[in-house]
Amino acid sequence: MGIRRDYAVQTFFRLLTHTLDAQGVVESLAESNDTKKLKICLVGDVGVGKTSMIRRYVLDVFDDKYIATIGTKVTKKEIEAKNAKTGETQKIVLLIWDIMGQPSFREVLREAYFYGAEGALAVCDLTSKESLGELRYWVKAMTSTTGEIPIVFLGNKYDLKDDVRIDSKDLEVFAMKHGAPALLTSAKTGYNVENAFANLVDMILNPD
Ligand SMILES: Nc1nc2c(ncn2[C@@H]2O[C@H](COP(=O)(O)OP(=O)(O)OP(=O)(O)O)[C@@H](O)[C@H]2O)c(=O)[nH]1
Ligand SMILES: [Mg+2]
Repeated sequence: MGIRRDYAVQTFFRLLTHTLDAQGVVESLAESNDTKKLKICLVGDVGVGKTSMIRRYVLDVFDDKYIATIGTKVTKKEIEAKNAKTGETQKIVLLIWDIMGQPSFREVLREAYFYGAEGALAVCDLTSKESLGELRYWVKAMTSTTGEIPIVFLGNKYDLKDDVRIDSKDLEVFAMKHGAPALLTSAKTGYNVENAFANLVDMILNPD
């Protein structure tokens, strides 16, 4: 009991620190007019590869070891993106929010984690059929805080071809129900990782 309470307290303080940290990042950038800030979130079950996707995208590294995310973590990446209307290239600071995949924490962390998010990558593990169904609840938890926002659905671990249990058609149909695109990705090989983030940013900046 004591240990569980310590864990909950620890998680709470980590969340608070990361939230304040993210706000610090936002404030320190407030002066520059030509830089747009975008908060995006990764959602999906334990072990689907959310942290690995971010590490591949931001640092271009991958590790086979699994270290579960505790609470949340915010990573910053500066990119350039094109505004489809003006044709101009714009500087963007992406604030990428990672969250632990434990469903029991989905409700506890929901408000703080999703607040202000402008888009999301909803990640499932192609080798686990349940991880696709669970995305329904992740998306619901998120949109109850954010309202409708752009989402890109990702079927990750595409490199594990022999173990794939989710048909890419099923993933597409699932995504289509949310009016969203789907991509097969691999944080391990880097396949479609850049595309996943680029598509999401494009959907946020250039809504149709
Ligand atoms: N083969 C393969 N393994 C992957 C891939 N992405 C992640 N993994 C592995 O899957 C495990 C879980 O990855 P994480 O990125 O920690 O998963 P997560 O979604 O952040 O998990 P939580 O933080 O617990 O919610 C790790 O052992 C990773 O090395 C992938 O594309 N291919
Ligand atoms: Mg993680």
